[in-house]
Amino acid sequence: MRLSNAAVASLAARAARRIVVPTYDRASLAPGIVHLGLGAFHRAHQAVYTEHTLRAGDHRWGIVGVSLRRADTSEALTAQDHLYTVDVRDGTADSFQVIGALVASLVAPQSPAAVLDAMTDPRCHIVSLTITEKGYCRNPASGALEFDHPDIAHDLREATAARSAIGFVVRALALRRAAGLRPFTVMSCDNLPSNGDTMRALTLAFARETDPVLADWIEREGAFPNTMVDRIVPLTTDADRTRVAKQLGVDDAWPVMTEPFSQWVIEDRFAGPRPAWEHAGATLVCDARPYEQAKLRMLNGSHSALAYLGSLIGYDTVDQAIGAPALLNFVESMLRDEVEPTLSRPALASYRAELFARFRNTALDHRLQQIATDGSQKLPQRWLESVRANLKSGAPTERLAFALAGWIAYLGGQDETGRTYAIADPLADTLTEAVRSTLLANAVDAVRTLFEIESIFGCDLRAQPRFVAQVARHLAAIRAQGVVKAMEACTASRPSM
Ligand code: CS2
Repeated sequence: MRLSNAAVASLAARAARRIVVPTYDRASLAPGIVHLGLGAFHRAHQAVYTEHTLRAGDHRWGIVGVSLRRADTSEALTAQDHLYTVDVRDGTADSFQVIGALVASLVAPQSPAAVLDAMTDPRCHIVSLTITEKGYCRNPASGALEFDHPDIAHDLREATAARSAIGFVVRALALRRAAGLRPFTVMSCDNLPSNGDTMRALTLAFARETDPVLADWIEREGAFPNTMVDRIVPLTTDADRTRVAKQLGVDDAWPVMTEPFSQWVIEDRFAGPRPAWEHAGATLVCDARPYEQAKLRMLNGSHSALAYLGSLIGYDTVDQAIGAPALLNFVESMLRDEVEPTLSRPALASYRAELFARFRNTALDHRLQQIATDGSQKLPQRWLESVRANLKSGAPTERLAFALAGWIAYLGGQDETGRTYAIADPLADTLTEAVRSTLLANAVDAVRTLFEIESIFGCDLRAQPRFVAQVARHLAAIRAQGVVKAMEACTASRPSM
């Protein structure tokens, strides 16, 4: 039997298995939120907070999930009344919750008009996004909208159709304005620096190009709160599906796996009503940026270091990588000496300890290759902002330089055990070509060639000869001695500028 509204009734009887199911009338939910990017992260994070508000009786916040590319998740969920299971794993036991917050799903390339209809429904007050870094079609180094990105160029050309998230948002806001409606709040939930401010700037840049009066209206009336989102959500595998089916007694084609930890910090600046997410554990603040910056540079920054260095050594998962003393010591010193001094969030040492405890969760099977994707889009905010802050203040950059050298080595496409892997990155061709062309070159030339890629490194870092030399020295050490030896030497060295 497949998960469905009807099946939930029988699951509810399985109290002994302690499976939490929706207890409210799903038919009464209004589509108050349109969410772009129906991936596992949204379904294990924002949807869970929203489920809490629905259970508490506020039925304005059903979610219409939109896939901007693929149809597979939407098809799987449509066949089970948009119900799915969140499987929370703490390493000793699982707990299960069936989420009812998703009321419909759409596949944007198949039905763009239906997406715009959902966004212009007067009952929709929030359009949220988890479209990953590359979904913003921005230059990762400068943050500017890439007008020549194929999706943006298309959306600027075709006034009525949209492919990009920005295109959909601007088009829907134009339709709302024409209909005399208030704008919805645009709430980015991606791992970008000042994600709300970023989304606002991109939206305005696009709108100015098409309709300056609309841009003025969005500037005046719109709201783009910054948010910090945090929950580790590995990709769902068939083994996960089997495990959930066994527990539930029904098949769920797309459950999501996650850890017990969950955090959401949201700036309380909305253009209209919002769910009382604070009652579900979210923190509403005036300024989310200190949290966001600490999370990006510490959690995501160490994730990326573990992903590239761990993959090179031959590890597959985060818990394996953090379990290796050389990697743990390296990442710890990178955070303590070179990242935390750039941050203003309180209690950083305990935050760091908590991160490492989360990384040790053996039940998540969180693949390093999942984190290693899209480095060109991730590293500017995860590592390079810390590098720039330290170069400016005269603080050390040795470990961050080592991590960067690890990424360059990783781009070679082969680990130290001889296994090969693909480089998944929108700039994969440019990156692999740059690395291939420098394989025989000395390390300084190799680093210089990479640093020429302005959309990642801007034009300032290549003009920092000491930093270039540091990265090159570590790359040469990795090539000559292997990652572990080179890393141990780096960790043991006195941090220098
Ligand atoms: C990870 C994040 O895949 C990645 O790049 O670093 O998805 C990370 O698991 C989340 O941001 C945790 O909140």
